[in-house]
Amino acid sequence: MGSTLALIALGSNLGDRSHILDRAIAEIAQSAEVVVRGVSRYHETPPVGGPGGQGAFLNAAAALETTLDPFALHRLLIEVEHQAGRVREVRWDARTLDLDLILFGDRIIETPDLIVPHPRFAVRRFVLGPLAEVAPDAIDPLTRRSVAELRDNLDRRPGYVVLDGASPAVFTRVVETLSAAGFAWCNWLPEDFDEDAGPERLTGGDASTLLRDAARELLQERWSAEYWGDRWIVTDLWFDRLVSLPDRSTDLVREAFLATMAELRRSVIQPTFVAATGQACFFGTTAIDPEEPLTRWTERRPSSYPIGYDTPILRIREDIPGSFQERWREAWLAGDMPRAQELVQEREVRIADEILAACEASRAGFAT
Ligand code: PH2
Ligand code: MG
Ligand code: MG
Repeated sequence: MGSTLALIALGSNLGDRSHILDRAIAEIAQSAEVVVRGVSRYHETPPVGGPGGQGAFLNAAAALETTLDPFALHRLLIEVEHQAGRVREVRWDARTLDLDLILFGDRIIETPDLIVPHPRFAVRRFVLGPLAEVAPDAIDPLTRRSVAELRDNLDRRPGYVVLDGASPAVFTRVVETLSAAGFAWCNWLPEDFDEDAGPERLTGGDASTLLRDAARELLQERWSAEYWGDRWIVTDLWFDRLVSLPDRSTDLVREAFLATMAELRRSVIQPTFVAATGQACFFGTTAIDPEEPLTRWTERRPSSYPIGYDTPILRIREDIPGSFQERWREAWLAGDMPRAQELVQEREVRIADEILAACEASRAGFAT
């Protein structure tokens, strides 16, 4: 039977952390179906997200060669977490041992119990730093970038996060908390755009004006690392997303559009990551629906548009633990609209906090 390269991340911030990590690796190596190919150094990193007052983490990564299938390997990891006394109650709470399956060959898996590639690994410095020590050339099948490239992506400055589908409240909260350079782009479509028009609804003139307007906002000279340093740029504007605009135009318009795009793309900045919230959109349409399974989305990846799919996408699902939806339903059934309104706000805070945690995680462990 063939074996697969599987990459895992390890974390501990309770108890004798380095001893716990040593033990975990020894336990995994005990399995007859797993060979441990490499283990990174142990990095001390500040805790990101979750309840306050947690101690610092010790984070590491390991490269495994295994004949197990990904689900059996995942069960083994959970078993080893249990042996280390891991209890799961609050999301992102302090833990003796966290073992995450990051990549399993080039497999893309989305089941209720297991998502591979790990849904947040591409925005986490404390995962990509150690991972790049053991498998810098391993390829993420979603972005098709290597682990080392994804790590370097997080180290680029200024950081730039795209909010796709976020409400104005989420946008404001993220910009204010980060003291970011925030701007909303209102030019998604020409003013006289007619949704019901036929296939020629977007003319060549509209298209290239749109691209040039967008490119002007995102010019590299305008967003130099020297000037902006560690500050974040937060906006709904993502140059690559414009690639889907002429979807229903004539071939001629689309061809000219893609040629202009390829040329202008060289002069614009690219996002560190895109946060897709799948809510009713701010000023446009969402390219990726967070409710859609990962696998279907990658099948849908348009091969004629190779642009935009190398960007890490943080898909923020509606059912963020804490069971917002259950409580929404209760409030709705009770006819309690003021409470429902509060829940909308609570949900927006949750979405913003998820985005803010990702921004923080993209830098945590930077110095180690
Ligand atoms: N894991 C989390 C949440 N926050 N922060 C650090 N520094 N290291 C982690 O491994 C970590 C975290 C969820 O698993
Ligand atoms: Mg984890
Ligand atoms: Mg975990």
